Amino acid sequence: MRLLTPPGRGGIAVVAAFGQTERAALLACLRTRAGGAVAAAAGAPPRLCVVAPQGVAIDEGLLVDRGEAGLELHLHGSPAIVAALAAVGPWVREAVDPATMLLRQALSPGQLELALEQQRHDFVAHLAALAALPGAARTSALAATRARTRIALAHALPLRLVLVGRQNAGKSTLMNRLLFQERVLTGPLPGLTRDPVREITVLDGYPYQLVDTAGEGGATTRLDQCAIDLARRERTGADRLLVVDASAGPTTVDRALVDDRTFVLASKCDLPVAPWPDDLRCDLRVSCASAEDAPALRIRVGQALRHWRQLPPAGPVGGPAALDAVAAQRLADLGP
Ligand SMILES: Nc1nc2c(ncn2[C@@H]2O[C@H](COP(=O)(O)OP(=O)(O)OP(=O)(O)O)[C@@H](O)[C@H]2O)c(=O)[nH]1
Ligand SMILES: [Mg+2]
Repeated sequence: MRLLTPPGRGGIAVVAAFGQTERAALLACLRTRAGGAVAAAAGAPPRLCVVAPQGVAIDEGLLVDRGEAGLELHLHGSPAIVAALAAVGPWVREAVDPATMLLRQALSPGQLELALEQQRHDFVAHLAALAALPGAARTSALAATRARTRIALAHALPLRLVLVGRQNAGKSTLMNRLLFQERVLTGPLPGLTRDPVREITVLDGYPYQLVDTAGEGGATTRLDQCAIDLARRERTGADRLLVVDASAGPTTVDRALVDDRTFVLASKCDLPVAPWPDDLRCDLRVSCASAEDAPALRIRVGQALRHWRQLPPAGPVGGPAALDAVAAQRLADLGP
């Protein structure tokens, strides 16, 4: 039997059985809701059944008989359910290493190139070789692996970047321009955005999860206050992109939103701009007025964010690197 979905957490898991013995083993784990045996028939519509390995009902699933292509059971994705099913028979788990996962899900050429590069390396073997190195050689090889890993993880895991700022500063307009679509409502009415809106995109080769949030400002209704509270929760501990309306200039509210993980962007620079104080950093000045300028805007924002994060141009990293949190932890476990 084979697990067709990637191992780990997920909404659903799909298990497939091939050959008569395996199909019989899988069917033996299933019951109808009335408690009877489940029969499979190639090409029949999906059938709801109770998943009861060793007689104990643990889930409900859909049985899909694809004939020679396998007898599939679509389950809820809890690893505990998959493990309970796996305990009943011989399993061949499809080994999906992080590089292959990245290759399958690559959103940009940079991610693709990195995935192809990392497929040539065996990171676990690299860690074993590192651990066996003597003192100084080990220290420098570890440092190099960590430096590559920082970049590789920036490719593989989107950075959550919360758009913050005052009401009407232009956060939602910027979000739409970066996504190339009218994803969120915009307009001169202050307090327009209420729920946080999250979208993944790639900027200058690196993935980001952009989160548009309600702006800081007056709250005349309880709903406004709820929206502002939601935004505050969203940005707590997060990397931030502060949007400042350059035509009004930064205020104490803007300053209070800046911390050492905040990228500061001055928007509305097509309008006459207010003086910008010397003691407040400005990482980028843009105009989001025209949707036609969105391609150039995306490039400028992406490059500025990459420099702010001190990342090299997206692509291969020049040697073995961790591509997920588990591998990164193994690297950390090797010590300083
Ligand atoms: N001239 C000019 N207008 C802009 C620019 N960016 C946004 N605007 C306008 O500013 C107004 C507010 O924009 P939004 O993007 O809705 O502002 P917001 O920060 O999301 O506001 P809230 O959701 O209330 O927090 C809209 O009328 C936009 O068209 C810009 O770069 N130049
Ligand atoms: Mg908005």
